[in-house]
Amino acid sequence: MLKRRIVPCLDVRDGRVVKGINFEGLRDAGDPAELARIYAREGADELVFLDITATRRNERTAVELAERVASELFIPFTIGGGLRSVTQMREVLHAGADKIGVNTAAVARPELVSEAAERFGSQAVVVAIDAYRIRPDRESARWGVRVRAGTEDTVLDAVRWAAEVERLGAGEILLTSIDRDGTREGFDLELLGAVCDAVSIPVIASGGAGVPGHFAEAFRAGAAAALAASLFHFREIEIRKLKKELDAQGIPVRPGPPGEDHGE
Ligand code: 0VR
Repeated sequence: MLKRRIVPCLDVRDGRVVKGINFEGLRDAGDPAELARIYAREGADELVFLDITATRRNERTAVELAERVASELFIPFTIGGGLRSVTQMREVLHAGADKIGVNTAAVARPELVSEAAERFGSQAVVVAIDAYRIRPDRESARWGVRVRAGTEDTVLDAVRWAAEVERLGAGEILLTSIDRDGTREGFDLELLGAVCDAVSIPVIASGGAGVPGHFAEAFRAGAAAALAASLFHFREIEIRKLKKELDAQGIPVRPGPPGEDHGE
């Protein structure tokens, strides 16, 4: 079984990491480069930076962030947020990002996914899907898709959209449950299982991570990687300890650095 990846997510607004619940009530959670350094040192396998700057004062934010981080990070990282063209994606990749993330622009113009995959290779193209439960009280769960930082509904069904983006050439799917975002109640395993059953490309579980068991559940539901923000930013768990816990539960992970207490 391939090693499962632990991926801290840094949601960045106006140059600061922010974190809220259900995409709302965003509060300051620190400096992006400083947090990136800490997570890489603690054994993160990859990082995702989501530039959710509301007012797009300048398109350079994503490129500047990539340049700032690439010079001191030696694990793969993805940059997403507001990327709308192959040109913008190329600039972010040339600035040092390993992958680009796209959500809103892919929904608006699906062929953008194919254009990016043809230009940069599928492995550099992560399509983010921000999903929310429709009719949560019924057993036949379905999930809709939101764009523009969770502010705009679409007519898409999340599971069908995931299969479509794979067909278009996406290399990975970053699957965020808006309902679970920031709640620490655990990932939406039904959503995760439905999408993992519908595609053969790696799925990154996102939204709701609270305890190590949530990560194990996500991997058992088929996720290739599990993303978390709140848990890490508010220092509620160390990545190294999380990996030891997952290893003890039989989940294959790349071992973290040796702990301070040398018995580890
Ligand atoms: P946790 O539940 O705290 O681990 O959050 C994981 C994941 O939901 C967040 O990193 C992130 O994807 C939330 N995304 C967005 C946003 C948050 C606020 C505003 C916009 C967005 O567009 O993705």
